[in-house]
Amino acid sequence: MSAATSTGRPTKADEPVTGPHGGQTLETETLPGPLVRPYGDTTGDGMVQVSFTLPLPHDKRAEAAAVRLAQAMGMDPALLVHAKAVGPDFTFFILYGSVRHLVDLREIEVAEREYELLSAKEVNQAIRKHLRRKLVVVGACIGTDAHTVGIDAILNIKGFAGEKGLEYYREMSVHNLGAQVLIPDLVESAKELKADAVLISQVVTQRDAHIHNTTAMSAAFREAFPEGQVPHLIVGGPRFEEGSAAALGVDRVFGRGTTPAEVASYLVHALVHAPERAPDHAPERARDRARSAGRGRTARGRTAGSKGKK
Ligand code: B12
Repeated sequence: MSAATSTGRPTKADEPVTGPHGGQTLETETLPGPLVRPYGDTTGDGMVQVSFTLPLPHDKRAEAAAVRLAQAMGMDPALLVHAKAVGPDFTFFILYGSVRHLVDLREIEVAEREYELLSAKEVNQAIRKHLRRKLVVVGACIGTDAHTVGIDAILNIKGFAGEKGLEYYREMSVHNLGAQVLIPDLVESAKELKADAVLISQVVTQRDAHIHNTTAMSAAFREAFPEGQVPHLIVGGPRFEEGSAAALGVDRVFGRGTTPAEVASYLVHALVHAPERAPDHAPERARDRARSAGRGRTARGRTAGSKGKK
């Protein structure tokens, strides 16, 4: 097998090549792509660190078991660097050692972002111009999950990673229902608020709770709404696999490190530039607006304050 390296020089999978620091050529060294190996002290030395817990009290036998496990995972030598009792019956370990495995970057497929990243101004302009009404977003943590930091990072005005959350967007009407929301209540709220998009957060993954809750949620929406009028369903959390949307019955999955601008840009891509996919509540909204104008308030209840909005 031969391929061009990042320097353009052809190389073979098992051919030793000079490291990226231009230093001495080591037998185990590889260039950063297409074949890579972990790095510890010297380029390509294969050093990795793993941590795990064994259901054993902390003693010599438990330590030997940890080393045996690391060896079975391909670590050679496997160096025990930390062992600590977690209560009387469990021990936590950290092991450091070398693996011989290589990763061939050419075999890796990644899901590239399929939409353009927009500024808040561009998002608002697109909604105003093409949707001609506010885009309604309903968000919640469902099931027993009380980890609200993730959904708050996306929705709350203060945002995440230096970006303002969706509440900051003038053309969005954002309703954050908070933690441990029951699925029937979420469906009801989405109906009442005429949600264009429902954003769900799932952080706890014990016993695949995130998978079960998400599939139950999407099934409930499909049952409660006529075909073609189900709000756009988005789920997010640190342990979801990219590309698992179809299996979960949702339209989009967002993972670890998602930022509000990515979500806002995606909403424009999915619901504003492809309006045939959005539930069409336009006539009802126009009627609501006309009614509420007389009452001097918005028709859809609580919206994010306009202070500081773009
Ligand atoms: C803070 C925290 C808590 C707080 C939560 C406070 C709150 N209001 O949220 C408290 C103390 C309440 C808590 C409780 C528990 N916790 Co806790 N918690 C954490 C911790 C330390 C940080 C989570 C966090 O806030 N991350 C920061 C946010 C910004 O990141 P994020 O959630 O990943 O969100 C980002 C993306 O994933 C994405 N995203 C997330 N949601 C969504 C949704 C949408 C629509 C989109 C687009 C994007 C998106 O965007 C966000 C920004 O990038 C994690 C460990 C860790 N370091 O992650 C454990 C952790 C999540 N907790 C854990 C556990 C076990 C628990 C408890 C069960 C502990 C217990 N025995 O009581 C309880 C469960 C409570 C419950 N009913 O849910 C485990 C979960 C293990 C598992 N496999 O499921 C973790 C991983 C710790 C661990 N290593 O064991 N926890």
